[in-house]
Amino acid sequence: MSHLVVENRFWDPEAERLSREDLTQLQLHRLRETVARASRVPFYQKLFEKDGITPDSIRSLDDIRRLPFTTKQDMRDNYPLRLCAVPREQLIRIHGSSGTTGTPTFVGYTRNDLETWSGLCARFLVAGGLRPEHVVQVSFGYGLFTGGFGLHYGIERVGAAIIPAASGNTPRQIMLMRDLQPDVLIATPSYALNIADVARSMGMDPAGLSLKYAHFGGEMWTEDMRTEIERQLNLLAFNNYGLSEIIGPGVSGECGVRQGMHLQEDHFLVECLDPDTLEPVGDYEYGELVITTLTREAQPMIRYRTRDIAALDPCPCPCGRTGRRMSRVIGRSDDMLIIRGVNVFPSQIEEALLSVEGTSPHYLIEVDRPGTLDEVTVKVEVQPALFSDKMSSMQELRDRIERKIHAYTGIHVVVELVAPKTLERSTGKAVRVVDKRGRLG
Ligand code: DLL
Repeated sequence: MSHLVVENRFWDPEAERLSREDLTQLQLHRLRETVARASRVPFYQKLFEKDGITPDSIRSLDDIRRLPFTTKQDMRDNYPLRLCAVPREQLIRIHGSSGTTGTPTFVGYTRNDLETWSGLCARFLVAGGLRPEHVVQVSFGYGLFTGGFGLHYGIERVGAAIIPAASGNTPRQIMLMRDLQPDVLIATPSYALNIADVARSMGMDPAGLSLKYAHFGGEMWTEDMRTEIERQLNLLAFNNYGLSEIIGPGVSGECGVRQGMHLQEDHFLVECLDPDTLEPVGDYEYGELVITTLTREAQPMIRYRTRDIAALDPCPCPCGRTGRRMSRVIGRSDDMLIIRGVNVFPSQIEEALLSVEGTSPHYLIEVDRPGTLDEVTVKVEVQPALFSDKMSSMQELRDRIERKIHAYTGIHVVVELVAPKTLERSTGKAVRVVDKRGRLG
């Protein structure tokens, strides 16, 4: 754990500390505005007409439950920008999902949307220690992905100096760090580990770099992964969450307390539902996050089914922010592996293997069904010092990991220990699962 702490400061103290009562009033007012804006989108117009939904018919926040859901498929059906509620000339930016799983989806922004977005990013960055005097290296892709530009404008708002390194060319990232001495790193958590690895291979100690803070998001990671990154890079790491369909980064982020990410509830109405029944789950229970935008102009979203599984914590936070906190995302309902009938999230496997000494946070889960039964192989890189060791101790390590994974998940997997640096490294979102079931050949 790093010795650094964060002084509790606010970017927008009034908005971030709204009383529940004022927040509810504001959310209700903004929800009506959102319904009015969405009524201009033919897709929503049709659904609203069918159910008699008008802005005035929204009497309380509970009426959210009368509104229809929006799914990724609805976005695909309305490709490329038919969910936009404003004329084309009012759009000033278009971002999109990478489209690695099917048709890409696009999201439009008006000038006000971009203003809102940078303000929301500024909030979580300041909550996590960003100050105007800092130098920040942004190692997110700048492109259709919302990570690079979203954070960039947030940092600019705060007034810190940006090194827009973008992702990739890792030796150059390290050269920039050595020469420009950034205080803050912005990246995916898996890329941060990659940077640490490459620094070591260049003969540098990653813990000796100038970094003090990091803001990580864009992919699932665990608490053990945080400890590992903080140890390797000697910094304090903060989690932030968002998705392009809603706005990008800025939906929620951690404060100095680092026990959950404060949702920016004046801009988003967040429900946590059982993904099967679509009924609300209780506080602190895991469910699917379903998000309605409250201020988006270009592309208002009504009850977007994120597929992200997390829990909500309404308990007041010592930092004074009143936005409820969301837990880490433990997985996506569509990433959940069903292995011989048992539900397993990749994050459970990550937790299990990182709790065993001698493993590294580089792993790949392969699922196959060679006959009639599912088989899971977890490839894990071993720490360099251990890899050269005796065969018997490797076997012992492998057995220990297999037992730990069984204890955490209830399934038996085959662990394959591989040499350091043999698994592919990502510069953006890491690929953790390869599911070969149902593939031909
Ligand atoms: O990843 C937006 C983002 C960029 C957030 C940079 C934070 C930092 P998409 O590419 O649309 O947008 O992917 C969104 O990534 O539904 C989650 O499954 C996952 N995700 C994002 N942040 C986190 C996080 C951006 N902190 C999808 N923890 C979301 C776990 C995350 N998963």
